[in-house]
Amino acid sequence: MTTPAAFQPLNAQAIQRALSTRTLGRTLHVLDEVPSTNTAAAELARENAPHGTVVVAGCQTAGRGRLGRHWHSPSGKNLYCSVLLRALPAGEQQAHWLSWIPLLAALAVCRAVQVVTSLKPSVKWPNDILAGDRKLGGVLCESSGVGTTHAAVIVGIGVNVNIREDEFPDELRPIATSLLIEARQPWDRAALLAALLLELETRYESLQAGRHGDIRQEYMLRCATIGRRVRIELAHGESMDGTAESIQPDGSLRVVRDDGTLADVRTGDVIHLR
Ligand code: BT5
Repeated sequence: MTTPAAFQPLNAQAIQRALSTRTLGRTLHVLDEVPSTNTAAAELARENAPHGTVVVAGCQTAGRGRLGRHWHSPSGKNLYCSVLLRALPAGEQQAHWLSWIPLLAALAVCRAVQVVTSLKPSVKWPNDILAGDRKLGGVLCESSGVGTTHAAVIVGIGVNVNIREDEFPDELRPIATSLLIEARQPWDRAALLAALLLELETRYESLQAGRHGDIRQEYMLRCATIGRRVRIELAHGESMDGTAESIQPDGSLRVVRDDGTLADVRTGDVIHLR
């Protein structure tokens, strides 16, 4: 009897068979275990790996979130991958792209999940992927050579695919979810990765073609933060309450503070208030 695809270890042949991209994933490194796929991709980037190089691992021993937070990355269950994006413009436009890449990566994850599973995840600004109020995945973008013509971005993506509720550590159980939990069936990670790379490539090409407006519009439609009461946790333990109004052309979140003044938030953690 053959093992269903959902339970097979990730392997390069299965991913390559499913892949329909032009460039993303055409250079592919499939590893059983790494500290972090972002770190592995950064090393490859330093060795001049080409645009679109992908690192995917069965397990991470030091998976990272933003601000040095930990990303729970048990073996054989979920998707942990990093994509190296090059071909960024120089000059002023570069900063604009760097703000949008994390947002368009979150959109690509949502769309790929929808195509593969028919679930319809949303985004919590800037780049948390949610099913209902629970976190299904996250994006960690790390850039190098910023301001030069060699700028590169590593887009690290984690999606909880086949992890069961009882396999999450206690502190994550109330706030995290997976495709298995939401759809009550396991999913083939190779097919999900291939769909994700296609959706990411399409949106990166939109950015390259100057179609920022399309990405912004898609983001506003997917974003569960818009219209919500929010608390923004800023640096140094400060916070600000208000209502999230829109996404600005630079990707920042416009918040109407409780005193009626406006704030455009570029970095910070958002809490959706009830
Ligand atoms: C993120 O950070 O959401 C970005 C996560 C990116 C992970 C990928 S995996 C492949 C690549 N290689 C890496 O090393 N990283 C990337 P942040 O917004 O800071 O969220 C981190 C918080 O999410 C933690 O503090 C926990 O509360 C929660 N968390 C940790 N692991 C989780 C999981 N597996 N599912 C849901 N929530 C989790």
